[in-house]
Amino acid sequence: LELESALHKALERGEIVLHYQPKVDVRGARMVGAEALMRWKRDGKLIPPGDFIPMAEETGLIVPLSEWALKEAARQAKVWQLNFGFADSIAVNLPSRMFERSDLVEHIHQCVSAYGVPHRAIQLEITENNLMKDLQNVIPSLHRLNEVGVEISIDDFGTGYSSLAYLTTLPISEVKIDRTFVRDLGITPQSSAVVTAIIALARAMGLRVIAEGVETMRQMDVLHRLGCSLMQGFLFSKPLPPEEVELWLAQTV
Ligand code: G
Ligand code: G
Ligand code: MN
Ligand code: NA
Repeated sequence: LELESALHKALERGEIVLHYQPKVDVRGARMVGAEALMRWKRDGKLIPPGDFIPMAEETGLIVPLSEWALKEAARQAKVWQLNFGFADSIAVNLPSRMFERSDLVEHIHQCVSAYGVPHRAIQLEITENNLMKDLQNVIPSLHRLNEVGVEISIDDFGTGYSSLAYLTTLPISEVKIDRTFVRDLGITPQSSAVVTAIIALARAMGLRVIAEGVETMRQMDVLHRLGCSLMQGFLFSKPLPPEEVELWLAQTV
């Protein structure tokens, strides 16, 4: 309970910040967007999301936190648009309880309108497990988001039990290959079989595919050879505070 009220105050005091991990197109080593990841600046230390997001999900604080993250991402997209010509999107991770909200589209509309960026400046990530767990409640939001131009990415793809036939009926734009498969690329034949299948599936469905957790040149080479050129991971960059992302933007936009 103490942690809960501390987190509530942290949000009001501006102690929650977003860091950004570049998404890279290895054809040209160009940044093509970024994933926003929350951090809590508490007593001079940066608390990682793993230490407070689960509690926020249990208590419901994840809702105001996510609403704040959407607004902050829109603000950041505007700043980068003005200063660097940034025209890509910032991805925000959302739990299924956010996708269930009937006012999600309206909230996103308010965020992008407040800063004068297009809806496509915000991309949403939902994990495959959260999506499938709560599919019937989430689908209406997916359609409304798609209609206004907010792209949906399926995070941790390959770890759940999606009905592939069903996936093709959903208005999603991207799948992110889970890092467990990327980790074992070049080590176990199973991992490259899974990655090959995901890439083929994505291509057949007209979806973009991006690999997360890319840490080595070897993983990068295998992915590229298998037909995946969008990547995210420590090989390129860890999640960075905004001023460090600007070093990327200054170089590559
Ligand atoms: O940044 P880090 O690697 O520590 O993130 C750990 C986990 O926390 C990731 O699974 C990520 O999806 C989750 N996470 C980070 N930021 C957010 C956020 O803003 N909202 C939600 N729901 N999850 C987040
Ligand atoms: O899928 P999710 O949204 O949880 O991914 C974000 C998390 O992944 C963050 O905690 C981030 O720090 C972590 N991450 C990003 N790149 C890498 C990487 O190359 N290797 C590992 N192990 N973790 C990574
Ligand atoms: Mn993610
Ligand atoms: Na992920």
